[in-house]
Amino acid sequence: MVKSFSDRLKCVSHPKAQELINIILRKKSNLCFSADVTESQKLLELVDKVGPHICLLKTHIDIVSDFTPDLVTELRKLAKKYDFLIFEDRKFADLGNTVQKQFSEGIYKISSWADFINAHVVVGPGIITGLKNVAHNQGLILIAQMSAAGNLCHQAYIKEALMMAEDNRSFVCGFICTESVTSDESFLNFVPGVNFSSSGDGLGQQFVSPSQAVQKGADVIIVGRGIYQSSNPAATAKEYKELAYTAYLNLLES
Ligand code: BMP
Repeated sequence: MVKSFSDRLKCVSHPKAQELINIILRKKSNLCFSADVTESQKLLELVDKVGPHICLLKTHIDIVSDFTPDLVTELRKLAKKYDFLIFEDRKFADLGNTVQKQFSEGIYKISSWADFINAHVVVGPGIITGLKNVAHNQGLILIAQMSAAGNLCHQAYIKEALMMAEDNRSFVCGFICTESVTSDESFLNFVPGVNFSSSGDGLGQQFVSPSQAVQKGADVIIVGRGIYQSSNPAATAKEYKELAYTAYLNLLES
């Protein structure tokens, strides 16, 4: 029996995860837009169009060629205007001592503006402690599975990711995964590799449709090229939003 987002609010304890669920309910959107473009202006224009339809914006801030701190100031303004949170998909993957610098220092100073970040678990729990030491209320998403063909996230690896999450409930909000990896509903499942097109990209990406993703356990679907390569990103985002939310409502009724 699938729990509604309203019921999930009762078991989810991290403030950012609660904030995200409240946005999902307010906007009837469990769509995360992955804005993987390399120019600031283009990024801001896209987010201004798509913002009304999303609960979460996912960035790869290090692909922006003309990055300046103003970009994140503008993104935060858009997040406020359109009521969404920001997830920097940095995929931290180093020693605790290194990731805390990558998270808070350098030119991006991610800890000063992101709501969510993510990390690979291959390093072991020290990565979680390092990130937590310098976090400013961010929620951490652990990468339990990947959508790429031939990835190395086998069952034993997923199990370790789950244990690391359970041991760090005050910081870990959920998982990057391709299907539900736990029956523990206090963790949120963020599922990438969602696109209307079922063919991949020739570089390992494997796509599922919005409804397939939700049926497999996605709480939030992550869509990149499906939206930003569309001729009408706003209308397409609206379509992904409606399909994913309807799939969620159908699951509740089934
Ligand atoms: P697209 O929908 O264009 O394939 O984009 C997917 C986004 O999600 C990319 O930013 C990618 O880095 C990210 N992603 C993914 O596709 N698979 C994963 O397993 C983890 C990811 O973060």
